[in-house]
Amino acid sequence: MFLKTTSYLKACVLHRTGTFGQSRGRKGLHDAVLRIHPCVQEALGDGKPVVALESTIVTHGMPYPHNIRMAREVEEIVRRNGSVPATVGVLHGRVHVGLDDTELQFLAEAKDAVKVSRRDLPYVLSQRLSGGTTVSGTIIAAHKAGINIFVTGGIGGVHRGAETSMDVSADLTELGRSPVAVVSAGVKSILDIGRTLEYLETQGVCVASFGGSREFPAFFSPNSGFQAPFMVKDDKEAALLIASALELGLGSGILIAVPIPAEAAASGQEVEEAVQRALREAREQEIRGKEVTPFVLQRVNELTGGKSLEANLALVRNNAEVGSLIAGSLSKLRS
Ligand code: PSU
Ligand code: MN
Repeated sequence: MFLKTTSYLKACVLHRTGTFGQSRGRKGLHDAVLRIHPCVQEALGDGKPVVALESTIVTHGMPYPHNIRMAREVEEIVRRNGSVPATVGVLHGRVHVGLDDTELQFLAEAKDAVKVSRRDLPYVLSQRLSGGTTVSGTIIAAHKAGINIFVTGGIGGVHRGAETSMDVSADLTELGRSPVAVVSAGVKSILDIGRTLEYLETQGVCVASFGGSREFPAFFSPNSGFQAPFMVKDDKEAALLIASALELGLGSGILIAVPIPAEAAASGQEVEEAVQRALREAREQEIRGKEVTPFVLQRVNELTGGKSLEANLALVRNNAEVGSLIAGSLSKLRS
């Protein structure tokens, strides 16, 4: 399928100068496997704030058409807050940083989209497949493009029972080795939150809760029963944290954990019960590996009659607001 470029592309004027030119030497080589949208490239060259967004949440995290609506809305929130959105995804064997609307629609509707994490990239590229990038896949692409901030709903973590299954999300190791700050609503209670925090420490990931409470949020709920090691009160403090890591050339990532807004957390308890049931079903049906997270998300949505999806949408929107404000403050600090 040939993908037309749309208004998003036309809306920006191309300047091929600027600091981003430093990667031009490798451009030919990169171009075949990594395509940075001209709008994103221009913004980076001009030092404007850019926010990366993942696409597994589109291909595997939410049903159609909620997924495409959410993706568009989140991009709009980022723009409204003065940043340039760069949704990452894989189209026909090429990693894209920044998708136009036609490309986003294609991924949202694609029945055979692959969930693409680090280990999947060689195969998906060589077979010219398409897919949504997970947090780990998106961090890789964002870093290669020179983007420091990435907004999502929730990241993967250490699964319950990981001491025997060894199911630990590649998101955690990726955060450990890339200087990208991920803004998320913490990790779901389907995961072992205590062990997830331990593992993030091992990987050298600086974790900070956002907004005034040290409590590490648990996606649908602002409370997990665990404290984050640090807290930043607003976007300016978060930007300082990120700038410090970048200045030192630390090379590892940062996790900014933003609690779900209070209004949306109201249904948290009901959702939590559905989560427990979905987990039990996953065990009974012997769902394993990369299928676990999408299975649980879909079951929880069915069991709560869509309430979990509503809560999910609310927290993603909120994260997009927070993330783009942080990106704005960071670009001011570094200019
Ligand atoms: N958590 C959610 N929604 C999601 C995901 C996690 O609430 O869509 C996706 C993200 O893309 C994350 C991935 O990176 O699932 C983690 O999958 P796994 O547990 O297989 O590593
Ligand atoms: Mn896994």
